[in-house]
Amino acid sequence: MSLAERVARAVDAAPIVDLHTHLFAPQFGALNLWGIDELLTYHYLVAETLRAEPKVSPEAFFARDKAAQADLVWDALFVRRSPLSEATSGVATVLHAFGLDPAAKDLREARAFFAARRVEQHVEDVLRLAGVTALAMTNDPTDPAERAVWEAGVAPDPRFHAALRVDRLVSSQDLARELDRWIARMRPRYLAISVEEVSAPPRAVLDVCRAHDLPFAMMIGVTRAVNPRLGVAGDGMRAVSLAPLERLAAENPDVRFLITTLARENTHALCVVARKFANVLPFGCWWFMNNPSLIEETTSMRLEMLGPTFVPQHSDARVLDQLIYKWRHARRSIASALSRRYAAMSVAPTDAQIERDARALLGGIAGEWLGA
Ligand code: FIX
Ligand code: ZN
Repeated sequence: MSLAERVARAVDAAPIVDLHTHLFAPQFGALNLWGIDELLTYHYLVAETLRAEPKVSPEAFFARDKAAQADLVWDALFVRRSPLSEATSGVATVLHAFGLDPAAKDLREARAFFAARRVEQHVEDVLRLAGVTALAMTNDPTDPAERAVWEAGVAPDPRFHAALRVDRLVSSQDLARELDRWIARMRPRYLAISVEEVSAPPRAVLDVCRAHDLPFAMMIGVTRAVNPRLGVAGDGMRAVSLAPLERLAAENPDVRFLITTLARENTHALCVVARKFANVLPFGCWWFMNNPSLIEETTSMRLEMLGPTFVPQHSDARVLDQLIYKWRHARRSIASALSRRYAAMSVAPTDAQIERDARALLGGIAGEWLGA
């Protein structure tokens, strides 16, 4: 077996701990999105469809019901064009994994398949097919629908860990009280915020991270609503200075920071910051970085500068079935980057060493930070 094949085998077998998703445990009911119409109305595909079909205005698209939107996406991106983008090829990967035809002319077969599925079994099948053993949700108590489920006393599947998202919470009147309340209710494994520029979070956020020994995740470089007509698909990206992150890590050596950056131009700078500060953990290739070419480039750069001491990927999945493609595709890119580094070693690694490293990168390190 070649080195590349040995590495691919170890990476494919390594259990995944997914540090960032927008998924919800099945106990959250309708918030748990799955099935072909949810897959096809994923905001990545909405943006790609509106680009491919400029005669369809965003307003006209969103006026359609979800099934009609999905039909349009399927026809525009899968029937009349080849599914060459990462998001379209991902849907094809999911369909193929369930034995469905990715080249179908319409959605009748796929809709019949998903309609016949029982959600509890579907969750088990997706986690098994993706090789995911634990994941973090994104939990925003200011969202009325989600808040209602927490206040009704939901007990999530233990594989679905809470992550307290504070983007909107930080503007609360009594932030410290709100943080204590939702940490007590959700038992989150970390707190998270997305920002364009890096700035220190409110003191109350770092205080609770210390008090509860919770990591603080900063997702850096997003510019919200650059095209508001696209709704959740309308966000953009900025390359920003990471100098404030250095100050934050230096001034808070007892706080662990999970960091991911949206701009390709920030990838190298984050590697340098992580070399300087052991309390900074780069995690994943976020959003516009979540493409095979950039995952391979980023993972190579991180291995060269950090060794196997980071988390190469998170899925950012919004629809349960996406775990299958986001992780199958990421495993290929990570294995490719890892193989190249092993080939550069003066002494070839043993299978046990390859397995050890793959398990650490795909789930071990993330599991330590998630407490999973
Ligand atoms: O801030 C975030 O968690 C982003 O990942 C989302 O806002 C974004 O819409 C997304 O899901 C990208 O994949
Ligand atoms: Zn996200």
